[in-house]
Formats: sequence, C-alpha cells, structure tokens
Amino acid sequence: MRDKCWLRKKIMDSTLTSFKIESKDKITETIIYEMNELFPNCKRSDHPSASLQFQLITDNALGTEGFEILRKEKSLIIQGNTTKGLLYGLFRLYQEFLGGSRLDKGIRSVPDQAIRMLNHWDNFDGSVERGYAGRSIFYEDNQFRKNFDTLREYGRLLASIGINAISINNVNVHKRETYFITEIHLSDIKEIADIFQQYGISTYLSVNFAAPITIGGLKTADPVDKAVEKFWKDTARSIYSIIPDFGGFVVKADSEGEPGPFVYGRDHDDGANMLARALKPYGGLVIWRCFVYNCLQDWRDRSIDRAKAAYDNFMKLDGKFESNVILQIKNGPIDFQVREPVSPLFGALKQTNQILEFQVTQEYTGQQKHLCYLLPMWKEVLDFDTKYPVKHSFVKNILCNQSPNTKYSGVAAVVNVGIDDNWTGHKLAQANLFGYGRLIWDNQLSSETIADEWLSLTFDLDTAKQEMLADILLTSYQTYENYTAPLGIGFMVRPNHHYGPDVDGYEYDRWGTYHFADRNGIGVNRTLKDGTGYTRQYSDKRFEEYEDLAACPDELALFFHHLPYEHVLQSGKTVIQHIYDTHFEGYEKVEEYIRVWEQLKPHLDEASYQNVAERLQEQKRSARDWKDQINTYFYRKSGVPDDFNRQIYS
Ligand code: GCV
Repeated sequence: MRDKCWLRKKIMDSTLTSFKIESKDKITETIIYEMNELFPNCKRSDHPSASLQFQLITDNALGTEGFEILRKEKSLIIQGNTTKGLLYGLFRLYQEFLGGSRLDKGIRSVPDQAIRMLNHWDNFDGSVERGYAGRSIFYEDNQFRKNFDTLREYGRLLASIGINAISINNVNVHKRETYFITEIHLSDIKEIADIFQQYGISTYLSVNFAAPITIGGLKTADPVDKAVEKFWKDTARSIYSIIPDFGGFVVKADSEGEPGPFVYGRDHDDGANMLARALKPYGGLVIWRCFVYNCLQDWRDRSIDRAKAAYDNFMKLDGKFESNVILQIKNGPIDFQVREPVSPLFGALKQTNQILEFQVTQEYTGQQKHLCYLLPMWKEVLDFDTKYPVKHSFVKNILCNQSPNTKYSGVAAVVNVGIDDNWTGHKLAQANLFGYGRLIWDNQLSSETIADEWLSLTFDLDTAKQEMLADILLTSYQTYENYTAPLGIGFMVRPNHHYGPDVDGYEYDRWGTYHFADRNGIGVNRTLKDGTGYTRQYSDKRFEEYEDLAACPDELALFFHHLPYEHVLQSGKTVIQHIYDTHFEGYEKVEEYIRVWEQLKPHLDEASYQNVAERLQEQKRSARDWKDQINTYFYRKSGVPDDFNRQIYS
C-alpha cells in the first residue's frame, strides 16, 4: 500500500453533497475522480444549487492556472478560466478544509512562477542517479514498468502542489534512453504523458545531443549541419504525431562527458536554437542547462575557477536564443552544496528565458538518511536581492521579469522520489517535495507556514507536539550545515557517492572543487583584487560586498576568501573556533532530535516512527564522523586548540 502522503485524509463529514462542471476534457474527468476521492459524500448533480460548484469563467487576472474559491451562503464555488485552475482550486479547498478553514473569506490564487517543474534523473535500467528512495517509478530492467496506478497517484500528488511540468529521464542520457525519442518507445511514453496530462502536467524528455550519430546513423551532430537539422525536425514531427501535448527537451550538453556543440567548434546558442527550431512548430520548448564547466581541471592550476563557468559560458549569449529556449540555471555556481552564493547569472541575464534549478533529492544534504528540510535554503535563493538597478531585483521576480516570454520562466528541481512505499525514503523528506511545490506556486509562503501545512496534513498531532516536530524540521538545514563543510566551503564529501566526510576527497582531483587548507588558513580567494575574479560576475553592489572581507557574510566567508584560522569573523569568533563550535552544536542537535522523536513515539503511526527513528540513528553516526573528522583535520592543520577543551582527536 503506497503512502498517500499529504493526501491521505478523506473528508467524511463534509457538507458538500453535489457538484457540476461545465466542460468535458481529461482534466474534468480527473476533477470528478478527485471529488469522489477527497470528498466521499459528494455526488454528481445537475442542480445549480449544489453546495460545491465549479465554474469556468473569464477573468484575465486568473490566467490559465489561477483559481478563486468563493463562499455564497451555504455554497462554495471554485472558479477558474480553465479546468486546470479548477483542479488546483479543488486541492486547495481540500487543504483548507483540513486546516479547519470554512473559507468564509474566500481565496484567490495565481501561481508566482509559470513553469513549475520536476526533473527525474531516472535511467531505463531502473536505477536513479542520486536517487535515495529506491528504484525508478517509471522503469525497471530496460523496460517501462507500466505501473499506471503508481503514476496516477504520483500525478495526483504533484497536481496537489501545483507542479505543471516533468522530465522523466536522466539528463545524463545513456545509449538506451537515447532511443526514447524514437518510435520504439514513444507509445510507452505517450501512456505516461497521458496520465500526467490529466493532472495538468506536461511531459518532457532529456535528449542526448549526439543522437543524430548514435541513433540517426549520421557522422556528425554538428548543429549547423543540414542533415542534423533534418534529423531533429523529423524527430520532433514524429514525437508530436504521437504525443501532441509533449512539453519538449531538457538538455545537458558539454558537461561531465555529455556531448554538445563545443565538439564542433559551435556554441550553446547554435545547439539550443537548432533544437528549438525543430520543436517550435508544435509549441515545444528546449530547456538547456547552464551546468557547463571544465571537469578535467588540474588542481595545480589556480587560475581556473569552476564557479565562474556558467556565467562565462552563457552571459555572452544573452539575447541570442530562439524564443522557445529556456536556460536552466542551478541555484549556485558550483553544484547544490549546502551553502553557496546565488548564481551570478540571475539578474545579469536580461534577454533570455530562464528557469532556476533546485535539488530536492538530497545528494549533498544527507541523501534522505539525514533530515534536512530544505525550504529555508530555497527561500533564501528566491528572496535573494541581486541588487541590479531594476524595479524588482529579487531572484523570484527576475526569473519572470527578465525572461522575454514570461510564460517561459520558472523553477525546476531534481526530484527526491523513487519506488519506496513512502515515495521519498525518509518519511520527513516528503516535506521537501510538498514544500517545493507550495513555495514555487506561492513565493511569499514562509518555511514555517509550509512546515505547518505539511505536518497537519501528514500527522495527527496536537498543537504542542506539532510544534516540537516543526522545530526539528525548521532547524535541520542549519544543523546539517553546522556539522558538515564550514562557511560556504563545500565538497568535503566522499568522492563519487557524496555521502559522509572526506576533507581532502576532492582536493587533488580534477573536478575543480578545492578548499586549499594549509597550516595557515583555508578558503578560496575569489576576489578581483588578487583572486580568481569571480566576485566581478555580480552586480556592482554585490561585488563590493563579496570582495570586501569586512562586508562579506560569514556563511560565505570561505567561499570568497582564503582566511587565516585566527581571522575574526563578523560573529566575533575566529574561523577555527567557528568550525569547532558549529560541529559540536550540529552533532548535539541531532542527539536532541532523537530525544524529541522518542517523545513523539506514542503519537505517531508505527511505520513513520520506525522509518525516521532508524534514519536518525544513522544521521547521528554520520554527524559524529563529520564532527570528529572536520575538527581533527583542522586542529591538526592549525594547531589551535578549542577554547572549551572539548574532545578533539589529534
Ligand atoms: C545528473 C552533479 C551530480 C551528477 C549530476 C550533475 C548534473 O554533478 O553529481 O550526478 O548528473 O550534477 O546536475 O548534471
């Protein structure tokens, strides 16, 4: 029995008795199904006096996805311009009812971000790259699972949090998945796309730029080659003849071994635009990732800075892309570390459609063995002020305002879902999936509100106990940061699988992720003055802040500066004492989480209790490793003792 997550409760005592929808399409049928599921007392009726009515209206301000819920005496009315809007309204109504609201004031809601996407890194063999919740929900053993009930439940979960786009295969497209765009597999993909479409979700495929060679029999994938162009045009025609509402392509090119236009001396606009022209007649989009960097770096060469790569590669192309190309930009310049500055492309790109990319799957944040509620991090990114001299200079506004086509902007995230019964491995990691959807629909929601919403939909706790659990969620991101890599430094993880500490694991490797710790200090000098010059990729005001050590925020001090261990941070602590303190605090906090979870045991269902209890023990074991390895490493390097004489192994 799969976990129904936040949609587990039916409203039995609902006053709703009947409903009517004035249109007929796939989403309408889905609404009817949902009505029966969520409000079992509802019956279909043609009486306009029904106590819940769905009305298709014309109200431009609601757009294609917004809704309004109104109360008129005893009746509730959900209005929208489209059935998709009505569907979102229905899920919202459900949530509000469970939250105890009778909706006397009504609700009007329009999503803040147009594209609200999830990216699966699932492979046809059933494995999931950076997946921590079991195997793929789509594939096993190079076959489609065809487990449509699961997919329907998944579509339903995603619609309930407002997701409207999904890519269903890994951006690292291996040989077998390259064939997804051929007739061999398109009918299977259509079955998946049809299910998602009923929930208002468009399906995308990741494609391999070298497909013209690997499956097209051509000698080249050069984007200006006529035969290559024809290959992609024919491919697009064939896809849309089978899946008319296909979303488009997601592309990782010239990155970590994936092929791309650089091979042919072309640039990324050449590659993206060629694909875009093939999809354009059908309304398809090309989502082109900016995660392009040199992954064969020589650690001896201090002049290369991986952080600069995305900006260096794409800034010069601003304004050169076809109207249906969207650049997808990771939230930070490196790779989903627990702490990074916001990518300098936000605010700088002014004439390019853009999507921000988060990672819900916890590759670098504890791999769903550790609790790490990521909403506070995502809020910081969306609320980050780029300080460019424009009216709305926050990332959340820039995504839309600086995309030439506002409909082609938004947020995407690598999802944390697998075939595990509870979808996310760690039960509490469901909060990240739920919260991601809620936050990108409504950018004003706080991490606290989202935690409360999720907790009250998911557990049956009284207010005091729910607060205890909310406190665990809300402090968990800071806790994780505390016991792992300090002050924005990143990548002190074990190579390849990225779990557990290994301070020098990447230090002499080719990936460009170094901390440069020696006996005097640690950190990467990225200043313009005498470092890599990365700071100059930001707006003038942000440049000045990051360049100047006295102004640079503590949490990013080592990302931007190489500092002596005895340097005093703005907090008043030295770098080395900060490292010791945060590592002891982080570990102790995990011990506290275990105590709180034990107190909550009598009030939790057995499966959830066990699931989290086991993982908290692993988190404690791993946090202890982190604490002791990091503290010992820096004690050995610096020779500076802890002010409080706590145990550090030497
Ligand atoms: C899908 C990181 C991950 C890779 C991932 C890559 C990406 O490097 O470790 O597994 O590849 O990001 O975002 O493309």
